[in-house]
Amino acid sequence: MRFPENFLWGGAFAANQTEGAFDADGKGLSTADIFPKADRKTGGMFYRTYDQILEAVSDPDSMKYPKRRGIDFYHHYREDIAMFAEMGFKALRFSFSWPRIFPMGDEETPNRKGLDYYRNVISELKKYNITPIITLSHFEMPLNLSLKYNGWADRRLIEYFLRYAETVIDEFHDDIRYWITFNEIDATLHIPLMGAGLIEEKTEDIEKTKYQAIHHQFVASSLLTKYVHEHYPDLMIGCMSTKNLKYPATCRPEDCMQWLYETEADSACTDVQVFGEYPYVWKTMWRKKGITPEITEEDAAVLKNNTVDFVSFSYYASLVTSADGSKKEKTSANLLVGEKNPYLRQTPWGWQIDPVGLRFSLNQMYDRYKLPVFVAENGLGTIDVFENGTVNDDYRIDYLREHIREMGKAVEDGVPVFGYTYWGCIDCISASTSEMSKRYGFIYVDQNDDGSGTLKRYPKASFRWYQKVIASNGEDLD
Ligand code: BGP
Repeated sequence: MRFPENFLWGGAFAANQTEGAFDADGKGLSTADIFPKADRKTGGMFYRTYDQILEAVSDPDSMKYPKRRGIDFYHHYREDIAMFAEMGFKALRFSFSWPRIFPMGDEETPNRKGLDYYRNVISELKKYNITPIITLSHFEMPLNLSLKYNGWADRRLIEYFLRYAETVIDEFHDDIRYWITFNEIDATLHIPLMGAGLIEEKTEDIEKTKYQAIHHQFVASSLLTKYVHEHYPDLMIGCMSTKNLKYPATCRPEDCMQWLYETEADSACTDVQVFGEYPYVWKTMWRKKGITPEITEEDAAVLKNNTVDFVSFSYYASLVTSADGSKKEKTSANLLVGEKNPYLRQTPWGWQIDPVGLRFSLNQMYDRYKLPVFVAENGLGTIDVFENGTVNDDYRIDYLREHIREMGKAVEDGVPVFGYTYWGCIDCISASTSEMSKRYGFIYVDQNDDGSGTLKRYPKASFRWYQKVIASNGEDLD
């Protein structure tokens, strides 16, 4: 299999899971800064009560809220980027922290020190010719927008997001070509606080409100696409969702019908940003549930006339579905819970490892959208044992080898994949549990779940392996 000559091999992480420095240089509190650590037994922690949020706001303890310290990328970025360059990264997908630029979210002028920080990071990447791929909102927003407006429930968030996004694109358009608006925009439907700043206790009908919130996000994404296409036509702006790949439990028609329905529903977020309109499965579901989002004629025109230039997705695992799955044994895959697949192994967090699923997903995405496709996240989060100054993560090499091999088959199938940014290229704070011990990285970070540790960085065995993969443009997977 031959990957395109300019294939963007690299890594990915998020500001809220790595930067730390939660209150440095004028940054405002983010919705990520209020989550204490959970663990794989309790599962992901995505919900906070209003009182728990206020308690976090009044608590300066960064050790209790792991995303406030991340892995201190804020002060380690030169060292970390040098290690990415040593691996040969062509691209780095990361996010800007919205509250680092607009601390309260609704102020008129940006925080200059926040812009200066990202100017320094971009300059460091340019030194090594690493292409930045920026996500504008990755599971965080100024906490003030959540407390004061209930996040994206309020249409004014469109204006505030555009002010932030246009500010950073005006500032960095010469150095950043690839932009993604929202990380896993579908998260608003599954984890509305992390995805859209919705405080469920302050929300009259969360089911209806989350569809109104995601509609506001779609409109904001389309208006930004319009702005970019009109002002900076050589930039590429894309959308990103979780690829919730499922298989029908059996060939029984009822199971396959359930699979088809769920697959159509899970494609809706990318459908809206590529086709510029809501799919019939959502309209039918809204009608049956009495959900009537306020969609003005102007909104509909904005969505229709400003669609994305590329599609991207996160892929970690797959699930099974069936017509009567209620009694089936369940497991999780990123943000979803579904039925177990007897043919697949699981990580300690129950995510089912399915390399063929990446080929399946890439074909599905290109078959449906006929746009360039980018794998924004794929990775193995598991327990690593640090000894003798490294981690012998052969299991991570195996995971990568199998997934890259299947991605290569998708290239041979004719899918125009243009990049792969391995998630968690450096150990960071888990999105769902705020643990450090769920490690993804090619680089081990000496920090424990409780925040203790030296923060020193150490290459794992996978560091050298991935270096070889990139040097051979995906040919040498041994
Ligand atoms: C995705 C997020 C990432 C990342 C990944 C792994 O949903 O886009 O932020 O964290 O999941 O999830 P976790 O960190 O919970 O293992």
